[in-house]
Amino acid sequence: VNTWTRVEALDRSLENRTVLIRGRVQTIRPVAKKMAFLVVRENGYTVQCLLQTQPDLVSLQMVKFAAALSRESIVDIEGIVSVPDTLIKAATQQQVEIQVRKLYCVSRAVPTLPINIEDAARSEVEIEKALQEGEKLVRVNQDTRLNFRVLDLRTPANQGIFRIQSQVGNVFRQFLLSEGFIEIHTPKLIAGTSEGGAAVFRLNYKGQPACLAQSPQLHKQMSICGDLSRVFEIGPVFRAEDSNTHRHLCEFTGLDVEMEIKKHYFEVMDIVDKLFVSIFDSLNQNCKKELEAVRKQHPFEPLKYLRQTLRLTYEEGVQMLKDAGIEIEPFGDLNTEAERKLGQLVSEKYGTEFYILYRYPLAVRPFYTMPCYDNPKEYSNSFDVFIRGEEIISGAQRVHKPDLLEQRAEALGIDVKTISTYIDSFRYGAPLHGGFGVGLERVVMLFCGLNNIRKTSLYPRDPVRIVP
Ligand code: ATP
Ligand code: AMO
Repeated sequence: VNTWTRVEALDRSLENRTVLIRGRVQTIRPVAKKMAFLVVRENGYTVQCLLQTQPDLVSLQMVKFAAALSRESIVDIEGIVSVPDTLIKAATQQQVEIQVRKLYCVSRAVPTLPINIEDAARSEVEIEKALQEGEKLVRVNQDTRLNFRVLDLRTPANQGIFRIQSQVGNVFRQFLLSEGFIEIHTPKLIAGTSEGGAAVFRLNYKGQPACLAQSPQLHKQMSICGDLSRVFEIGPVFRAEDSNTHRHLCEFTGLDVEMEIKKHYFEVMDIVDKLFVSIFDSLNQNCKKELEAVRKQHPFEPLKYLRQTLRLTYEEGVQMLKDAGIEIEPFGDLNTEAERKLGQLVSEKYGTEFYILYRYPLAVRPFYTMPCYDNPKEYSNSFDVFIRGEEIISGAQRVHKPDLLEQRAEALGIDVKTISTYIDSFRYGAPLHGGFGVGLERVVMLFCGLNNIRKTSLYPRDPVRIVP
């Protein structure tokens, strides 16, 4: 045979057929001298392979060679598919076996590994059970996983997470292209801060002071002034966060959108609504196996969302919290705890864990946010979007009048000299516009009910980690 079969595709329909597979040796179990079982894994899916001495087919040396392989080595195996008498219990292990005829080691792993993949793939419940039963098992902590990320990535759950992440980006791009948006690429080395505040990495740009972009905010808006009309970007965002939380990274992937509007920033919210319903639908339809692999290690309930996304005003949200006995400052921001609590209240009352909160107090929004037309001192034309009580999106209509923009930036302590080309872009006739920014890692974390954003970042950068 010279066509390859993927381990994921091995099933009973292939019974008695000869197949060729390539995978990693997950476990090796010699039985006396004449037999050895290898569990071979490819992208999280495993299959049991049996070597048994047989005249002219499988030699004693070959069994010996197999028994001496190191875990995680990559092997090519040619063999015959057979169906075992008893059903195999593991969900990601295929329901067939391979009777090995040929075995070739493509790449050998060192004999002692810093992480055992089988241990790293177990759920907390399985770990507790195994420990109680007296099994010798090493609990793999987060730091060890991240230090040896290439090994950690091989677990079925992680194979699922990064395929799910890829699908979110894919649907984001396809959906927006189909709505007439174009993909842009804005600079990440910029002269001034794009969001204000202290969370900015400063650097020396050939003698000039510069920053790593905290968002594509300024340049995506300028692209609208350049009549690109509807734009999106998928790119890195840098934030010099100084405290360690479960949901902040120092570098994350921003999914950004900016668009002209005719009248109202609800036109932007309409895009958020349709975009995210398509993302969630697509994950549920096209990533069933991946979600199952994540759920097996990190159990979670499927996300509850409506066909038309629930929209509540900030005031209504604050009132719901008040009714539940939680006092909130009417023009302050919701803290993490209040956001979580509101998520819970909304889920109980409206049966959705995905919703938009709009008409935020102006005082808690960035300088470029348009004040409300009917109450410009207190409220703004802005919104945040939540999954399971945690923020995944911020968005707003933008100030397109240069004088007001300058005044707002100054009022919020921004050095307007560093963003003068941005402010000037609005002096040549500026379209009404709005947009939003999404944190990709947060979307995947919260859709899958995970407890830490480091699980959904391939090589996370946080206030202490910059390797691997
Ligand atoms: P955004 O930048 O859009 O606002 P975010 O989720 O980082 O996204 P923040 O406005 O920074 O939201 O913070 C919202 C709330 O989260 C804050 O009111 C605060 O309670 C909490 N929070 C933010 N940053 C931290 C942090 N570094 N440590 C602990 N809590 C934080
Ligand atoms: P904001 O600062 O809210 O808005 O960021 C947008 C979204 O990015 C995600 N996010 C983060 N993810 C991981 N680590 C972080 N440190 C982090 N900070 C933010 C969140 C958040 O909702 N320019 C505006 C967007 C806009 O109005 O278009 C902005 O950057 O999911």
